[in-house]
Amino acid sequence: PQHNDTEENPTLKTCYDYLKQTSRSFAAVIQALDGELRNAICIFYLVLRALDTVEDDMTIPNQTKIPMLKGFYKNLQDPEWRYMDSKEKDRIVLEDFPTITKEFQRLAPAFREVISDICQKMGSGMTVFLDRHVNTLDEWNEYCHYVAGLVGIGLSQLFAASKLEDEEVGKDTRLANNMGLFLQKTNIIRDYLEDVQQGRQFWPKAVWDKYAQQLGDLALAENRSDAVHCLNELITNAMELIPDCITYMSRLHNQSVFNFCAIPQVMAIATLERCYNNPAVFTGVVKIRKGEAVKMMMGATNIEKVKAIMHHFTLQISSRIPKDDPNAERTQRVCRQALSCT
Ligand code: PS7
Ligand code: MN
Ligand code: MN
Ligand code: MN
Ligand code: MN
Ligand code: MN
Repeated sequence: PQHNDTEENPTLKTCYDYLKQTSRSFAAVIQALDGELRNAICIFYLVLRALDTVEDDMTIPNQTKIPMLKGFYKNLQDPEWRYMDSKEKDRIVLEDFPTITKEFQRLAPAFREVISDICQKMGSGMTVFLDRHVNTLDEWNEYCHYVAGLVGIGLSQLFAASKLEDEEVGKDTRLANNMGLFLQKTNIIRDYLEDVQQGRQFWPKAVWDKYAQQLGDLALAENRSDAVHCLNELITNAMELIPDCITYMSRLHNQSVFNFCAIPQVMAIATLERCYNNPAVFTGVVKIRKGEAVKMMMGATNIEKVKAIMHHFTLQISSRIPKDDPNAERTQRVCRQALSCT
């Protein structure tokens, strides 16, 4: 028997149920992937969701968390391993980890090696910023590399291993890393309030230090103008990645891989456009409108359409740069660069 199909394999069916329960944006595009990539990337997602659930769980003391993160990749070789003490919303993937490892063990060896290697590197990387904050922009890039750049690198290696994409896609780790950085920086920028309220600080001090005494002070009404200038500076930094993301996506041939990569990227630029110069980032969660999101997901089907979407949102931002913004010229320059490659 094949056991590669959810009809005849209840364990795999459960994995897809967990994917749908735990991912807002990735479930549909992962389920649409061709051939062997579908299960490999579903399992990759669940393994990393489990690892991130450990990272995010503020009820686990660092002294327990550090060895858990560093040794997490070894759990893939232990059919019994599970963790029952998480308080996080996605804890089901830790509580039923044996279902995930069972399907992991059915993947081709080349896929298993990529997933295990990325899991090891990410787990170690996550410990670096557990007991200290992100200071410089280099450190911001370093943290984002651990939690998202490595995902981009691993995914690209899986695309190449599946033969659905050229070897070059798997080898150019700089571009793959930057695909992940664009998503993660957008996530960190948008999640300012939620993260600060939970005692997490992912905005780089070298930037916010110019605008406030404490990162949390950016949420105070009296600091609204400085806060928005700080926000705009970080958005400008994230937008520098757009040319590399366009180059990466230009290299893709497979339609299902293209959609999987492009949809999160267009959601990210739409999110940055929504957040730019928007004080609501400091009072609540800024979300893109449902209708807008659906339109983009249908639209991002080839590189020309993705360029047009990126162009549209970049033009919106460039038209809203305030005259008194301390980084107005930099933002204008970064927009001009992004517009010229879209
Ligand atoms: C394997 C599809 C497509 C070349 C679970 C997809 C944290 C933004 O920071 O929990 O905890 O708030 O909101 C996804 C590049 C990663 C980067 C990553 C794995 C794109 C765990 C997604 C998703 C590379 C580590 C949002 C990075 O989670 O974040 C698969 C190419 C997981 C991708 C973390 C963040 C995802 C994220 P946070 P969230
Ligand atoms: Mn998370
Ligand atoms: Mn996290
Ligand atoms: Mn976040
Ligand atoms: Mn989140
Ligand atoms: Mn154009």
